[in-house]
Order: sequence, then structure tokens, then C-alpha cells
Amino acid sequence: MSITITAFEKSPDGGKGLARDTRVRWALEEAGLPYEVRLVSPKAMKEPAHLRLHPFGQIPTYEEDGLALFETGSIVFHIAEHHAQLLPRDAHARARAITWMFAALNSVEPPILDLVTVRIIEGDKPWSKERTPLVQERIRQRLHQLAARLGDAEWLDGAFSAGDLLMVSVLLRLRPSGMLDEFASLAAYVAQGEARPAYQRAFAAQLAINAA
Ligand code: GTB
Repeated sequence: MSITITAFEKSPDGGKGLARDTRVRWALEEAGLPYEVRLVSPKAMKEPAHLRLHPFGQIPTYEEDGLALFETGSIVFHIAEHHAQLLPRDAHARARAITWMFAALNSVEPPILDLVTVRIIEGDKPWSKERTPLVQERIRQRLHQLAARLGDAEWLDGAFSAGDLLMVSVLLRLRPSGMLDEFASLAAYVAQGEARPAYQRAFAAQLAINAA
């Protein structure tokens, strides 16, 4: 099997691993699958060759022996479907792990993305200062709920799964804001994800491209 993913030629985060190719790299590393990376410039991302792979002109994409995918959640799910390291075989445990994948992307990530938007993309707009605390409150509410469910467990539902991979990745986007540190158990949960050898390999691979 030959796998190629796409990533930023130079990530705007300078190697913090926050661009979504890191999530796909991490899943591939957990599954033990070798992969190639094609780097794409901002201009090339919007050109026909890339738009054929990704209708919205973004990264990451995933190609595997005639199959082309976009959307990180779908790519991670595809990888996880074939690897028990990422999705348990038991039908109920598997369905719950998939639920956590959706929860990460649909319930936890949106308010975090709102914070990025209001602080960075719309930082110079007159409403930015007033809106920021409202968005922060919505994030805190979600994090309280997530921390309550996690309790003192290691992972969200038994063994580490693709649900944890996406949840940790989503929470990592909060780190620059300092808000993650308000929730000690979630900060520890994220640190535990980052300590996994597969994450370390994924992070190092993107850093090698994006540092300096
Ligand atoms: N829903 C899609 C998915 O999950 O795959 C979203 C893909 C997406 O947002 N891709 C971004 C992209 O290609 C890169 S990851 N943007 C270029 C464009 O739209 O033209 C988002 C991202 C970008 C930058 C940082 N950062 O600098 O910290 C973090 C995350």
C-alpha cells in the first residue's frame, strides 16, 4: 500500500504541529503505516490539480492506491477502520470511539476555532474585544463538561482510540491561549497524548519541515 498525504509547504504555526496534517500523520504512525508527504504552497492549494483532490483547496489530503480523500476526520476514520490500535473490534466500544471522534470535531473544536477567528482573523474588528470573553465562556463550558466525563480516567473510553487522537489534537489548538491550563485533568490528558511515541514521530516529522 502506498500512501501520500499533503501538508503546508510552510505551516503558519512555524512547527507547533497545529495544522491538521499532524492528526493524519499521528494516525498513520499509530497504525504503523509508512507514508509520503507532498508539500503544497498556498497558491498551488487553489489550483486545479489540488482542487481535484480537495474541493475547498486545503490540506490535508490522503491518497492510497487509487483512493483520494479529504477532511481530516474522514481520513483518520479510514485509517482507523483497518487498525485495532485506533478503533476497538468490539462493536459497542467501536461505536463509542467513533462518537468521540465526532464529539471532538463537532462539539469541542467549533468554539475553539471561534476563538482563533475572533482573536486572530478578526482581531482588528471593533467587535473582537467584546466577543472574545463570550467565546471563551463557551469553551470553558465545554471543557468543564469534558473534564467531568473524563474524570480520572486515562482515556475517554477505555483504551486509547481515534476518539482520543482527535480530542487531544483539538485541545492542543487551545494551548497558545493558555486556557487549557485552567483544566488540570485535560492538560494532563493532552500531555499523555503528546507523550505517545506515535505522536512524537508525527510531531518531529512536521517540525523538520516547518521549523526555521
Ligand atoms: N475541515 C477540514 C479538515 O478537517 O480537514 C479543514 C481543513 C483545514 O482547515 N485546512 C487548513 C488549510 O488548508 C490547514 S489546517 N488552510 C489553508 C486554506 O484554507 O487556504 C488549519 C490550521 C491552519 C493553521 C494553523 N496554525 O497556524 O496554527 C492551525 C490549523
